Amino acid sequence: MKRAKNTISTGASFDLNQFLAERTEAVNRALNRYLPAVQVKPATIHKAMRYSLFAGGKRMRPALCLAAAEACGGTDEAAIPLACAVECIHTYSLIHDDLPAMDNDDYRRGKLTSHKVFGEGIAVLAGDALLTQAFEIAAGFKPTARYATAQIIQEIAVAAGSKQLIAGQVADLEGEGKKLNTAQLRFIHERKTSALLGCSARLGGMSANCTPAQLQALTDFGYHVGLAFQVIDDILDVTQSTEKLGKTAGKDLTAQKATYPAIVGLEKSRAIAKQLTAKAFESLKPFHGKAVALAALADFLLKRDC
Ligand code: GRG
Repeated sequence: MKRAKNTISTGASFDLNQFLAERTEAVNRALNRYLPAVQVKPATIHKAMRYSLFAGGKRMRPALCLAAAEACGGTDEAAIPLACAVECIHTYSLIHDDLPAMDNDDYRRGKLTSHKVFGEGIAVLAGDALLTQAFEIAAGFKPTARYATAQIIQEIAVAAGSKQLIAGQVADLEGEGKKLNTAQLRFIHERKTSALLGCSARLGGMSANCTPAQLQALTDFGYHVGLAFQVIDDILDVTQSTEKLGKTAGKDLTAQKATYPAIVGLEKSRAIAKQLTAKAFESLKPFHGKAVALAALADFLLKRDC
């Protein structure tokens, strides 16, 4: 995907390409260290965990985590373990979401899905193993003056749990084939997408010992960016090809899922994504121009084409 050097709402010129390339490399190096090597027995599970984790995801949640840490004056060193933990949770959710019992998808991140390569049993276990790996990584968090390790673990557990990420998936499954209104759709998007994106930003702030006011700003930012991200995802599902997306395009329509384009149309969906991104920008005001990476990411996520 082409990314431009962009001038963001703060007026500062920020090279997002460079930011993403450097942070993705650092996160990949750390993930490679955290995950058991493929030779570790049983080799199949470690191969499967690595197969999905290194399949070429955009690493947006780690990027949000690291950008939030920077906005709060923190370091990549302190934030990277948490960035890795959220990427493990995210990848687990994608593996399980693709299973025949859920969305039954053959492609993800431009490659065959885990169950297609390793079989359903190993795919379920690879997801489980990535979920638990996330907590093992987070347990190594060095507490700051404001945030204990237990708080970090709770933050992740709540975002990934039955009232957030899993609640979104349940509502999504139960909503298939039903005519949902925008409030019901927003309930799904808040949990399925916004919860983990928001958690990523909050964790970055917490790794930097952020103030309560900064944490609130990151919460608001993550919430709006997360919703915008999902509205854009719904739009791309109907406007882009399978090749471009690296996953089956048009799937929402086939599965009779409620989406913003299906309920309000494409044009209004684009306007909603813009409004949500504008609210995300507004949330960054307390950072007084120091959240350039977060602002650039929000802008990039609005304009992405895959
Ligand atoms: C708990 C099984 C389970 C599922 C939770 C996350 C999720 C719900 C389902 C995955 C499918 C989906 C459409 C989720 C919404 C969030 C989203 C758009 C995920 C895709 O994120 P990207 O585009 O993916 O950042 P990459 O592959 O780039 O990391």
